[in-house]
Amino acid sequence: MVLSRFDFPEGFVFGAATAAYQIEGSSFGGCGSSHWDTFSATPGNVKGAESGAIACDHYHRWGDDLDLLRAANMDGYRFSTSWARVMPDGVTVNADGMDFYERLVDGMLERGLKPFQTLYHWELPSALADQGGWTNRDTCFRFADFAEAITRRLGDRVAAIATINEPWCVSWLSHFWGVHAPGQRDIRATARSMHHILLAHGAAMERLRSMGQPNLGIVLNFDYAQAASDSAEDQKAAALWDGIFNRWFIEGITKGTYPANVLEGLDPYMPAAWQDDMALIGQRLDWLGVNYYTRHINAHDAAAPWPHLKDGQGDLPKTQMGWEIYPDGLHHFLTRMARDYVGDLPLYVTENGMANADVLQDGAVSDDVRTDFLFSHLAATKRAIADGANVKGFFYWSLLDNYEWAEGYEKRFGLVHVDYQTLARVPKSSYHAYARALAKND
Ligand code: IFM
Repeated sequence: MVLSRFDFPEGFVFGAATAAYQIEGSSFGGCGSSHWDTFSATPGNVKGAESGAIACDHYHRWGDDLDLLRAANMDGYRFSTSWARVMPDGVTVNADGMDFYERLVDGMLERGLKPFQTLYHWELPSALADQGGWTNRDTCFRFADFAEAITRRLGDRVAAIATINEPWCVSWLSHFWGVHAPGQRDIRATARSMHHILLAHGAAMERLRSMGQPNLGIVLNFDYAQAASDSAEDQKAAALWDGIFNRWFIEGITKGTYPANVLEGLDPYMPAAWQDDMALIGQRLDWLGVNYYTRHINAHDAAAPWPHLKDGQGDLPKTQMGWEIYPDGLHHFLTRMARDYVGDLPLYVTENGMANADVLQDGAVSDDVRTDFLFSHLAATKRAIADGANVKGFFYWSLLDNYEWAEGYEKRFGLVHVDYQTLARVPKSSYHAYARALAKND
């Protein structure tokens, strides 16, 4: 299905997203060490032990990268400001880091791009990781200090600020599965980080709002929870996965509670008096970001400890990540957020995209599969709007091929191909298709 910007409401923001560690190059500009630098330096954590030290060298090539967004007729750019770049030890400001982000934001405005800033897309400064990172309650308030410092510098020019990107990844993926930094596999660390990451969100929201900063939100990721069978056990497994991934964070923020089926397992490990934090966590949102990629097939595993889950096999076509392509899931979450949690609050699809084993041939990349992916998810977004969800924008993940965390550089999500030897950028056919769809009549 080919859609254009005219199929969406007036003012709808089309763009692409990136994140600091994945593109900038953490070895440049006085950036401090983050837990991703040390995690990736530890054998076995990241494919090929690759790190974000150079990444796409966006630190030096940012002007060309912004030109790519503009040339594709995009309206906005979702980027993140690295805590470790702005405050290398977690507390002291690095003037070069601040200057870099000021140049970047001014560069967006010069090109007519709306800056959508994310404050935490995972560069926890190592000095704070040494003190327990997200298992330590103090980290939440250091984060609010960082939020204040960077907002004093950029807050008059950004269109929107998200506190945290994907709390589920910060907590469950990183402290229960150990797949992301800091690579812990510990249920007590998981429970604490699941709560503290929301407390950090609430503390930053309160601080920024007290400064008069408008348009504050959070970006949550969602995973369609499908049961492997009709059996009562598998249905319960899917409901539990839905609680862990999809309900914990949004219900903490909008209802002041955590799902009972998840607390059944986590309650013994939660920080003392966690209930007293729920008012701060429940700060009013100005908007909500929805990241959506795939669905997850869940089965009951009686032999495993809580949450007694194992993965089932899905039969839909899969991306290079092995993730099933399921656009209906995006419609599901957009309409569900509106219906069950946020009503008419503006929603943005802050990430949606696919990895593909793209090949550069004769100076071009043909990735029609990505174009189909993009348009089928735009169509799901359009249906969600027709069904009442107040969706205001869509950001493709990602503008560039980049550092895919524990997967290193092998998985390519970009609309633009990056050659990691020369760092040359080549727009793929999906980039050109998106640019055509976003063309304006003027
Ligand atoms: O690359 C990541 C991004 O950093 C966060 N959301 C999911 C993307 C693809 O895995």
